Amino acid sequence: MSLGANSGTYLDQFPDEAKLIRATFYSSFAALFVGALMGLLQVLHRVDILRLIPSEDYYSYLTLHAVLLVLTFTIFFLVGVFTWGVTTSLDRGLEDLRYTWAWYGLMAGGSLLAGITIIGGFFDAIPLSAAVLYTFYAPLQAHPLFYVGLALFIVGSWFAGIDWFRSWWAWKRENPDERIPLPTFMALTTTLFWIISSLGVAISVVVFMIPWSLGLIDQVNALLTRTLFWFFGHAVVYFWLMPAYMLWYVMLPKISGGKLFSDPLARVVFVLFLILSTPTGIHHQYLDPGIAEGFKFIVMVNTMFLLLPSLLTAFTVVASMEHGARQRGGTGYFGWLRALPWRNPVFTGMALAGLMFAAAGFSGMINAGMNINYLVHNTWWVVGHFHLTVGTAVALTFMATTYWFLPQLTGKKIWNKSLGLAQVLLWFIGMTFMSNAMHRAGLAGIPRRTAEPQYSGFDFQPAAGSVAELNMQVVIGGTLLFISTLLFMLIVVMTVRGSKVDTLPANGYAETLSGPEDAPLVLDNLRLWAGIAIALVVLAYALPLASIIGRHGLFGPGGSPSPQFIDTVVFTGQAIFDSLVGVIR
Ligand code: HAS
Ligand code: CU
Repeated sequence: MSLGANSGTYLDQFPDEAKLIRATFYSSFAALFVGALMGLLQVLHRVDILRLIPSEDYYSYLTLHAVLLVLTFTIFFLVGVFTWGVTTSLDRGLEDLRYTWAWYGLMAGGSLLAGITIIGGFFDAIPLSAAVLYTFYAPLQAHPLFYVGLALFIVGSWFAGIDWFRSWWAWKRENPDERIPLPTFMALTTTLFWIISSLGVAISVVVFMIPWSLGLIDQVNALLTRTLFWFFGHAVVYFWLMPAYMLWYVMLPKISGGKLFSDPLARVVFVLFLILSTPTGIHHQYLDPGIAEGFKFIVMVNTMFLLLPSLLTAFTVVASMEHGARQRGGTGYFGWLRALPWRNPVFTGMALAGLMFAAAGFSGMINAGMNINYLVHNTWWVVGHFHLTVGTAVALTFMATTYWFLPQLTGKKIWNKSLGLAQVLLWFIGMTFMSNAMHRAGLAGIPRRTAEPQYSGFDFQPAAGSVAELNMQVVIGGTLLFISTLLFMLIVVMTVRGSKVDTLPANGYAETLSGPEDAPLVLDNLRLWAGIAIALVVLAYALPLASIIGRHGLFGPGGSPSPQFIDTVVFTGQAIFDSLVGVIR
């Protein structure tokens, strides 16, 4: 099923929607550029090579870097990608473009508001500041406008999700017996867990952070705001990842010259993400003393289950690439790899993003182990981990597929494809240096989130090399990444400035070897999966939240410094132990 094929580019098919997606992409790229610039300033500062910013402002720069990259860049891009996926696969335009532009307006207004508030922190004369990092929980406090901006942005993204649902509902009325087309299925399942999980952060912002920053309440329960943040904070990583996965499933096989190995398996993967993304958030809080170990253990088990859909993805996507390579004449156990279109930046960027994600999966597994997490938590290791995941698996996939999307959206040819290839390779090389060194530095105990990590008087002993060597790798990597971003921006600008051509490939996506007819019907039952997702969230969160609120109240004073034990878990454990002892005797 290669819908939309032979009917021209996306621009020919859906000129109004193309305009909207261009707007979301350009907003995304603007954020990428400023965010990347902040990244360069930070690496240079942290390793003490060039200090253009005072250390007191480091958190403001770090907040700008992170908010612009992980929220603005990614989410603006992905709402565009999902809009493309839904309209292309349903073969119909959006229901009401005024509504569509309204959610774009909310998102754009919200991110501008949040961005301006953060930038206000650089200037003494401006009474705005938000040096609270992108994990904006208490006790750090920002100006109220920061939270208002974020709330608008998130509500805008919910409305975008509802827009895709509206398209699907309208399509379903006309096609009652058809299976949900795969890209639409992916957009809808992602929307569901996004709305469920971001309710946590919405409550935190509206009920606690805004009243607190306005001075309406004196204090908040810091642990409660942290827990509500991480309720959303793990699921958000899959909000970034799912559009990249969608592109690996529906575009990579096509670009490789083949078909998607299995549509049913892809549906299973997205259902697993829908039900498991949220009840895992506490794995970011293994070291929070105010949450009982038993709850953390349950969350660790959920997290380990959550590896499954990514392992399935690795299998399906690589199998599809192999199918493509063999269609192109590739042979042998590994020889087929040579037959892949390595000169095409769209392919190479996505394949390298996938390769790096395999490494990211390993560091994720290490993070997820409760006991090993104690070693790496709050060190540079974690920063290495997420520059491989969101910073490469997601960002590099988005940049690489821009070289496919931009012609579809503008009717213009990519200005310089060879430079595009250099750009994605440079990202891969830069990230190899930077993220590998960050992981190693973290193991040596070097902390994250500090402008002054020199700690003179201490002797760090990394397994190999020295701290100076690690720092140098980070700077080399960070600089290459910045150059890669500049090249990307250059290619985008030059392409957009070019003139239209009529030799572009038609819009469409990969056909499947095993199609939706092989998938059990129950997979398309979104109500059922949403219900299970909510039930699992209640199971994972009801007791921890009750315990946090029960001990310290809704409004503080916050977590206790001593480890907590949960009576029910202790009692249940004791009961099981006693009965086992009874059986043995
Ligand atoms: Fe994570 C911390 C656990 C995935 C992002 N993570 C973070 C933070 C961020 C982040 C931003 O359990 C820091 C938050 C903060 O500021 O404090 N993470 C995991 C686990 C996974 C995982 C188990 N993370 C992600 C993704 C992210 C992301 C995806 C963004 C997009 N992470 C953690 C934990 C922490 C954490 C703890 C807390 C650490 C702490 O102490 O603070 C898993 O989902 C990973 C599963 C992945 C795999 C890999 C499968 C491989 C594939 C590649 C296929 C290959 C292809 C190419 C296509 C099992 C799919 C082939 C190419 C050829 C040429 C053949
Ligand atoms: Cu997580």
